[in-house]
Amino acid sequence: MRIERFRIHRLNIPLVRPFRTSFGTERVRDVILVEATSDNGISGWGECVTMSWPGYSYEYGDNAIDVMTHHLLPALREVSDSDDPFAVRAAMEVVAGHPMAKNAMSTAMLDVWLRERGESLGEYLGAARTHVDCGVSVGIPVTESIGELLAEVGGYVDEGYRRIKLKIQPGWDIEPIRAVRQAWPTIPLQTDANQAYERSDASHLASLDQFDLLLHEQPLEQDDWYGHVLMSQACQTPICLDESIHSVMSADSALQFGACSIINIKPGRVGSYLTAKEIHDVSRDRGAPVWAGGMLETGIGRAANVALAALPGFTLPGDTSGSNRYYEVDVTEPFVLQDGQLPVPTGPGIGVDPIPEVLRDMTVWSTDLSI
Ligand code: SMG
Ligand code: MG
Repeated sequence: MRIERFRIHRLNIPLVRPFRTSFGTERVRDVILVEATSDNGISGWGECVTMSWPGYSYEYGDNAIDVMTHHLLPALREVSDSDDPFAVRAAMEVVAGHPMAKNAMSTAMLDVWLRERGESLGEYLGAARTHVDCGVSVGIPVTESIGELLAEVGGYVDEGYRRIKLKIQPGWDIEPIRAVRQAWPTIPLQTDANQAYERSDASHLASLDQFDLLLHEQPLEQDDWYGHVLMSQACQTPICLDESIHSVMSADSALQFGACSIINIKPGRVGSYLTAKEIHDVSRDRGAPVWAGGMLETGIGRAANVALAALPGFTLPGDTSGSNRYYEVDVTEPFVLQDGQLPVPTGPGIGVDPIPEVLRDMTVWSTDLSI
């Protein structure tokens, strides 16, 4: 079997509500789906989790498409008939960085390969459960209204989510956390600052310990390893890293140095599901819990993330929410929360496909790339 071509599909899908973080507001998701097709007619899918602008990281939709077209495609030529997903990952190492672009193309190839073998991604990665616990990430209301925040959180609690993550930034932390904690005294609650604080905010963040939080995610800039060590020492609430962790080495270093004690794993941030699994393995060896992050994926990326979240070290609920948290209409059959959980897909590969009419209606641009 040989991969013959890739098609990049670019879709615009409005979010059900704006998603505001410390680095900006997303209203319409600029979705990039990569489809790999083999000479025996199997299509596999990967989602490129870039945003439309370089806010979360330096990657964004336009540059990911450029890197895929002009740099990754040529690099993948020599492995187009490989039956070794690790060789595919190695071939992409000639390109520095750009993990989201790499993850999209390599997941599409892995999906073809697994579909041909009739094996699900969950089985391949080592899933240990059939359902995963789900949390939800709650943005900063555009109005900065605590009443609006409580209404949104209340809706999610009623739907059954097993933990709530609040986006925070200086000026939007103590009061919203206090209000949510007062309204739901026992719900597992955590924060995500997306790098918005400074080392000098350590005692301020430590004052949030009173709210019995599961963790603080990425309080400081991604390169500030020592700052995160200081933050971990200052706060009783565990520190979890997201943007800082790009590889097995950075995960291991962060855990060994005490910069964090928990890791948010996003395949798009680390370049591949293989690396995501390796970070899970090293964290497990070090006794550190991990959980599955999210990037507002459609059902394509969500299916793969749910499979990853079924590995045994994923002991905290992930940002693996139901389709309706993001989209009125998903590209795949919707993921529907059942008792605070999502089922791990069991079909071959990622186990889901785009619905052709939905894909057609939402596509704003596509291109074919022969390998
Ligand atoms: O997929 O539910 C989701 C989004 C989860 O908060 C989320 N992601 O830093 O963890 C994070 C953010 C990154 C995306 S912000 C647009
Ligand atoms: Mg985060």
